[in-house]
Amino acid sequence: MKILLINPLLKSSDMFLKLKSANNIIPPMGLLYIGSVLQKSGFEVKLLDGLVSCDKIEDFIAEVKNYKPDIIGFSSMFSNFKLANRILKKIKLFSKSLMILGGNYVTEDPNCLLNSDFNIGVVEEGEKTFLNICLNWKNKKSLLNIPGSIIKNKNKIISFPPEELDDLNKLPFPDRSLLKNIYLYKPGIVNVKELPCALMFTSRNCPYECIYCNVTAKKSKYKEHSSKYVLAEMEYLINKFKIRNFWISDDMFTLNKKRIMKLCKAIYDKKLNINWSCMSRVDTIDSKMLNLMKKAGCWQIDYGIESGNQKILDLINKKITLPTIRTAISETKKLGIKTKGFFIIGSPGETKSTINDTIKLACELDLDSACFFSLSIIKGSKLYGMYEDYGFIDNHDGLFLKQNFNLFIPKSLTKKELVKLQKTAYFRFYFRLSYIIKQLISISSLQDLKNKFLGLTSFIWN
Ligand code: B12
Ligand code: SF4
Repeated sequence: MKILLINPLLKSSDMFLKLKSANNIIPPMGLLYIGSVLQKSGFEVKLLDGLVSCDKIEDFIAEVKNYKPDIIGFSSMFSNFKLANRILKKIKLFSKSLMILGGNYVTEDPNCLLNSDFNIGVVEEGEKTFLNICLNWKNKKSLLNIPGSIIKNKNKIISFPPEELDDLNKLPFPDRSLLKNIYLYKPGIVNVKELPCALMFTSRNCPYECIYCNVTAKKSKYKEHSSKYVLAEMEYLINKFKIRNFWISDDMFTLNKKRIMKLCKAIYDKKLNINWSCMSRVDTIDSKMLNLMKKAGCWQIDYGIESGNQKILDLINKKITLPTIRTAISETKKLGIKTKGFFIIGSPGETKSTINDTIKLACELDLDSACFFSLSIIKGSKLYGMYEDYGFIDNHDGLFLKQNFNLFIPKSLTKKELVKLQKTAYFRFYFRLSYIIKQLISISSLQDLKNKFLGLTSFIWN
């Protein structure tokens, strides 16, 4: 039985061009995990990642005609749901394959299945549910009652509650050989020290409850791969693909100090000689852990700081304080680990003055890089149910950093003012004389210069 996994994105889309300019081509990891699990159970699997393979819808169609899959699984994260439907409609004209939709979009809005021709949807983690659907389809059994699946019945959605994966360590490694060519993937110039670089996940979900985050929409809990599993996956990537650079993309990598210290110690003891970066919260690190992380090859940490105003931090339920932010950044810098800050310009309750506090803090912390995002309201997040108390949504694009859905505008600001403040944030951070001098002094190679230039232009042109 043949299964085709599709990542419905186009090389020619605005998003791809934007990503390409930031050199941010990322593999569809969810589909790779699913592909591994299916292969382990004896299914033949092919992956079609439109992001690197398809210029137009016809390219997807040609692949389906050529491969003749029995089952097709589409991954939809958000804005590509429309494209997935357009591809699906054309495939349905000639194919009888079973069509399955999975990913973040259907997880947060199962009703989206009603406006599509997909036969069945999968919410939350897809590995077990997809496998069970394939086994039932193969054995001509009913597709009703499979945990984690949703189906349409007379314009209504019937859901079969998901069963959580109990142990992530039982999963096979995501099979990167399903990719057309692993070396085509270049996770963001500002996240990578050297290429080739592989994206890795060592845990799933996050126990915090920041009101704007989609994590709160998921039912599945924070869970992790053991340090032993992570180490083995790194060794596999080194041995099979000669990759020694990793971008650890977990929502909450540093939550379990014991696990991180164990992993770092093992990387150091085994002399893996690798470089990696990760994301973290300022309140989950300490100097002992940072020290070990540095020794194990951690060269950059991206911190979710969000605001330079305590009232705003409290309102978005970030549960961090300004002194904690200052201590964490200073400890990280002291050890020679680069720091990147994520900030939100335009949270609920924001005024020009609170945004100014954010810009001031970013400059004062003297981070190595900073991203000033505007805020999208995600269905299922806590904010979705209460944003009207604080402002409104503008669905029309046009912001400095192209925002393709549910842009939030706080009550005290207009869209024009918000755009201006976001531009100001970038300008004031990146065009400080001290910052420019520091960057020029730190250029270590021609590649480094190129990276810095690309990183800057990706901010400016997007
Ligand atoms: C990498 C990434 C990207 C990459 C994607 C590259 C690619 N090749 O597709 C890029 C940079 C392109 C991207 C873009 C965007 N992203 Co993004 N991205 C991520 C990130 C960091 C990791 C995704 C990942 O690999 N996760 C790990 C895997 C294992 O989990 P997973 O993808 O959820 O897959 C599991 C299930 O969802 C399910 N599943 C997935 N696909 C399928 C398919 C089938 C058939 C089945 C059965 C199951 C299934 O099974 C998988 C295994 O359990 C997540 C954060 C996160 N932690 O997930 C944000 C995230 C998914 N992105 C998000 C957003 C908002 C966006 C953008 C809209 C940003 C923007 N403003 O432009 C765009 C939209 C892209 C789109 N396609 O519509 C949000 C999603 C919001 C939402 N819907 O809830 C997230 C959750 C980040 C966040 N917290 O805000 N993103
Ligand atoms: S923003 Fe980060 S810390 Fe907050 S809930 Fe989401 S993943 Fe967790």
